[in-house]
Amino acid sequence: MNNYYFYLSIILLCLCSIGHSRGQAQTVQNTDTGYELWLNYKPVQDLPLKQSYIQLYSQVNLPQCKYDEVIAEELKGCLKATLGITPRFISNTRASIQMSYCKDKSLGMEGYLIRNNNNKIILQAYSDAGFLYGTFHLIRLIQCEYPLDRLNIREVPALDYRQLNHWDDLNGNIERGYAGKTLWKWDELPERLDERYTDYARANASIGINGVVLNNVNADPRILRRDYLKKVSALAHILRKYNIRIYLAANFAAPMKPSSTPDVMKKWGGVGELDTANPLDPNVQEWWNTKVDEIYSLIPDFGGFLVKANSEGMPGPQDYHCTHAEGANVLARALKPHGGIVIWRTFVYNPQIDKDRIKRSYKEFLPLDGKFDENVILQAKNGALDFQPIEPAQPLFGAMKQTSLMPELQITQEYIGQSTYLVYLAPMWKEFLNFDTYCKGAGSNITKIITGKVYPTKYRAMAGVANTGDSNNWTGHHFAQANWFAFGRLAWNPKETIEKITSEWIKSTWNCDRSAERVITQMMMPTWNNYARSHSPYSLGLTTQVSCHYRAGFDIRANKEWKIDNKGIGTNRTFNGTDYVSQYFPTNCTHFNDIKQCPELYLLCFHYVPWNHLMKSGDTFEKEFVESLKQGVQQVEENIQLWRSIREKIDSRRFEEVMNCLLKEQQDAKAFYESAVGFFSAYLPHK
Ligand code: BDP
Repeated sequence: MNNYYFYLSIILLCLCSIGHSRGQAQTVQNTDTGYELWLNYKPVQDLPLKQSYIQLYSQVNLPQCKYDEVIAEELKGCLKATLGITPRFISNTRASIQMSYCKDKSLGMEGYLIRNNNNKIILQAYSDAGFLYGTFHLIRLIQCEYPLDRLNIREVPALDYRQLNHWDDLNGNIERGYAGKTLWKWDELPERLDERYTDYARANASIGINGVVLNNVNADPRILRRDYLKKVSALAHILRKYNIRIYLAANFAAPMKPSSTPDVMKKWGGVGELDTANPLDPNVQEWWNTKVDEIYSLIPDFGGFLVKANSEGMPGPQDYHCTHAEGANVLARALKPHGGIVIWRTFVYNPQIDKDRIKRSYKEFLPLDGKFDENVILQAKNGALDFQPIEPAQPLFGAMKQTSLMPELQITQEYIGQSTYLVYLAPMWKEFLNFDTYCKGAGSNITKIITGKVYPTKYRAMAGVANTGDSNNWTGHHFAQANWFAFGRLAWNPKETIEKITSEWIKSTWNCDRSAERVITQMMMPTWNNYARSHSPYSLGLTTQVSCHYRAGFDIRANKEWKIDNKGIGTNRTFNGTDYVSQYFPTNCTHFNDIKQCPELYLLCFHYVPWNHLMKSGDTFEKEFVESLKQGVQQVEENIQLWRSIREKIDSRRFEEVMNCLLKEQQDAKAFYESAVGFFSAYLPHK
């Protein structure tokens, strides 16, 4: 070091210590940008614990397996940063971490065991991917500073298909994306591979995601063109190193030549040469067979197709008077010889099916139960309307007995404050997963259904619409990373407690002390409830403007999506209303139908509720409703205080960025509230 830098660093050190000794509020200065997500490896603070980790993690006996290179890389990176050591990889029984295969078939293709045996960590797996996931677990133990003396871990994923769905367009835009442009640099692929692809794969593998759909469900058919498939193949090459398979959203009219496609497709053009996409036409089947063979020649472990058909203008089998099953089966038959699957979405709302939009998907799909080929999974949004802040569960869950049904959750916050609001979605997803369908008596909740405990489900699966983009911190809002993390963890184990997931996210992302962790937890936990109560109270339904889904749009939605007048508010979906309640199994049906028994959370989805209706609290509905609307503003004001209170414990850049979001949220929440008050006061009996 030359003299100049030597003296400069002395001066800086002195300045810092003066600041400290005067007890001034300090912010932690470092270069954290959020890019590292929860793989934000930082030195372990607890010194005795650090010593015990050093002893146990210094030597690793890693068997040769599909993932040994990435495991070694990840361990080296993590251990250097957290413990300051470079582990030695040795293949004998003296190593302090022993990874080995075991014969326990029940661990399946991805499960693992971790034990501490006489001061050696034993990681066992039946199959290669178990080592990959087990390694990330070993890393998490350090990040969260868990003691290692009594380890006895057995992890087997409850769901086999744990997927992210990217709604990314080939032109770089992301439909309902709020974190920049797409991660996939189509112009540069396949020649240039952005380093983010690997980091994206690492992040996903660390939380157990094992499948990704690269492109938007409003699918541009050109993704199936050979030049694009080569790009996809380059991505697949990176992702498979982390046990992640690629799927593509396919356009049902892809076999057609551009001049024959419906108008809605003109913006894209086509890839095929046929005049039709009719599923009953043998040429169409042949087209898909050939296309799928081509895909597998480039991507041997290709997962399959995701299809949005006959929904919001997208082409589908109904264009040829065929059913969804007839359409899905054509693609399924092409994929079958290669082991691929079709994921067919149930998000349809054709007005001819029923006057009430919320009933349409069930009415279209239930009669098709049993008609789908065995390699078709239906993908249903958690609620029957459309990713609202709160909705009762889609009644197809439990009703479909012979067809595998996978939930589609939305990680990107389309209707839930986008990347401005801090809304932690894990509590909402838990509410859904715990929803009791009563399909086989009490206790038949959604978790049991999707994990195959109620009907023998062939595919146990869950998808989340991704919230990632090319912004520095991947998700726009630093706290939105928690939703990506929580989704992965719940897809691995829907029974995992929110407390554990949240605490592990905070520790591994923010590297803060226990008191700051408590404050961050306090900030996150009530956010979903408060957002729902203030933005779509009591499951009112659509309340935002028609295109942005963000700003208040009560006036546009009123008396179209739900009823309101001087006597009350809500939609009567009881027996004497639209009869949506009858799509639920008897116990729920009876409860939802009766205004006194209906869970208050869902009240306005099922009932037109008089303003003077008495709630369980003893207050009138009007009073509670008005209180509810205030929750959004109150929430953000509290969060601003809480965040300020931990300023010294958070690195400066991320602190400021979160604060800026909170301040913007405060402004927007106020505007939303004022708009709500302006609108509702015309109807409320007590102004
Ligand atoms: C709606 C979105 C729209 C999606 C559609 C879907 O507003 O952008 O294309 O869902 O899920 O919520 O297909």
